[in-house]
Amino acid sequence: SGFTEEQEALVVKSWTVMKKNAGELGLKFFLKIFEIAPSAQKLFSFLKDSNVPLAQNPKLKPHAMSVFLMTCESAVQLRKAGKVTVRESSLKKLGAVHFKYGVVNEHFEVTKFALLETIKEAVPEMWSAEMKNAWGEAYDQLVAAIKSEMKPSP
Ligand code: HEM
Ligand code: ISQ
Repeated sequence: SGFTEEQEALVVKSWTVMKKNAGELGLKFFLKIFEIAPSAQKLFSFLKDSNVPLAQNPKLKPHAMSVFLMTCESAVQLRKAGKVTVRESSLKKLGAVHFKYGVVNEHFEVTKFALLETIKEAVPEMWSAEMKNAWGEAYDQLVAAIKSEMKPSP
């Protein structure tokens, strides 16, 4: 195993292009998740308690982008260190937040699928099986790190 320089480059290169279009990308990502798992919408406090349409919710874009950005960072760390190292305090917080809001395995799977589909549609000219594997692996390792901290906060 081991995450290669080439895999890291595939993730970083596609993210560099995609982030220029972050607003549209973030909305598409959310819509894909809710298309497959409508009930997931209820998990997000800023959507549940909001009267504005999804597309106009100001929290949507930054939230969706954090998933892309963290997955991209995870790819860089996997290549450098062979493992995902999120700062310990933030990893504990991430684990606790996802536990508290009731995120389960299926949500992580649906989100992985939606992430890969969103990338495929955003950069079709770059898309390949290798790129899919690289993003998928970076996401899986990040999720494993989050899951290891999914317990009630003390
Ligand atoms: C919150 C990242 C997967 C649902 C958050 C936050 C971050 C984040 C950075 C904000 C935490 C804070 O408040 O400090 C990620 C990453 C994921 C992931 C990197 C996977 C690699 C998921 C999945 C779901 C989910 C699969 C469910 C579909 C939520 C919810 C919140 C949250 C409900 C709280 C939102 C609120 O404040 O109402 N996530 N997340 N996350 N995430 Fe995720
Ligand atoms: C998971 N956690 C936080 C925000 C998100 C936005 C879009 C899709 C998944 C997410």
